[in-house]
Amino acid sequence: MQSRYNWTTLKEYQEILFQFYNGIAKISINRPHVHNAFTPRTVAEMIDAMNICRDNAEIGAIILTGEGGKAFCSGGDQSVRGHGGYIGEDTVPRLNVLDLQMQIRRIPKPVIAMVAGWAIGGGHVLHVVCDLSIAAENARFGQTGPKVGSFDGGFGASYLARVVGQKKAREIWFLCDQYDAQDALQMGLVNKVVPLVQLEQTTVEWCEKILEKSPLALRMLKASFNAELDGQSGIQQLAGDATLLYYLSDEAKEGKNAFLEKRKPDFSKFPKFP
Ligand code: S0N
Repeated sequence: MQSRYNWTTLKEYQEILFQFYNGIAKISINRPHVHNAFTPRTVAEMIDAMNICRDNAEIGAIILTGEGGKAFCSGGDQSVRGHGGYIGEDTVPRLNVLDLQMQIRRIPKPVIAMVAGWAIGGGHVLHVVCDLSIAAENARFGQTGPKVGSFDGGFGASYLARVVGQKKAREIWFLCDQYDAQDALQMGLVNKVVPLVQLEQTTVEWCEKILEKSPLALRMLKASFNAELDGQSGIQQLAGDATLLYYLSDEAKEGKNAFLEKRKPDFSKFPKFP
């Protein structure tokens, strides 16, 4: 589908597109012939693009999607599933999509799933771990694990249950049924449903609203939403952000400057807040 936006390519890859427009990065799985199923290479490329998104200060919001309008992602490519994981060019079996899930969760910028067509299996989990999901009317959601001999007991189960509730999450996994966009909206699995032709525009508009907001406030909010669920690693992320803020203060700078100037630090002028 023709885009109305002037996306520029940030980096060339083999199995994904990585584009930029007006503060927004778009990472798009480009394997429409298999409904955007991912291989270890697809995932490695997405991880690399995510790292670039993290470091690039021009990028304030990230869209995750799939090319073709018929699928967001159909999960791991079953044709390369081997003994112990998905097998790439190096012949090593791996489940590197779990690293990508962690990265989506930890990157301190909002990640929005833009879902047209199938979001199934590991592809469904990818949209679940995104901060927001916007679905086209043709979107179809579901897990297939127990049908195809796999399961994702991590975010794919536990975080899904936080999103839609325990009973619904168990139904989704135990029955492997498929749900349409309105079902998904009703169970709180997606934020909004729009006609397919409006999907990109709506997603970009949501990103633009986000980009008008304070990046530090957004960062702290994302870490705070995650901290409750992520235990020690969630606290570590939130505490790291507190350290970042502290580094910005004159109080913290006095400590560093005193060390470099080989003098005793003078913290007496800094307020002791109630
Ligand atoms: C999406 C479905 C329902 C669409 O059906 P439809 O419209 O009838 O299209 P098809 O004719 O079936 O598909 C079109 C072409 O695309 C190929 N294809 C589709 N999905 C895949 C796939 N996942 N892998 C490889 N090829 C795929 C079809 O074969 C077809 O090709 P041609 O035209 O050549 O015949 C339907 O396609 C469907 O059910 N797909 C499979 C969905 C699925 O089971 N996905 C895998 C689920 N598992 C995971 O994703 C694993 C996730 C993971 O990595 C993981 C993470 C944590 C812990 C564990 C795991 C784990 O290993 O499970």
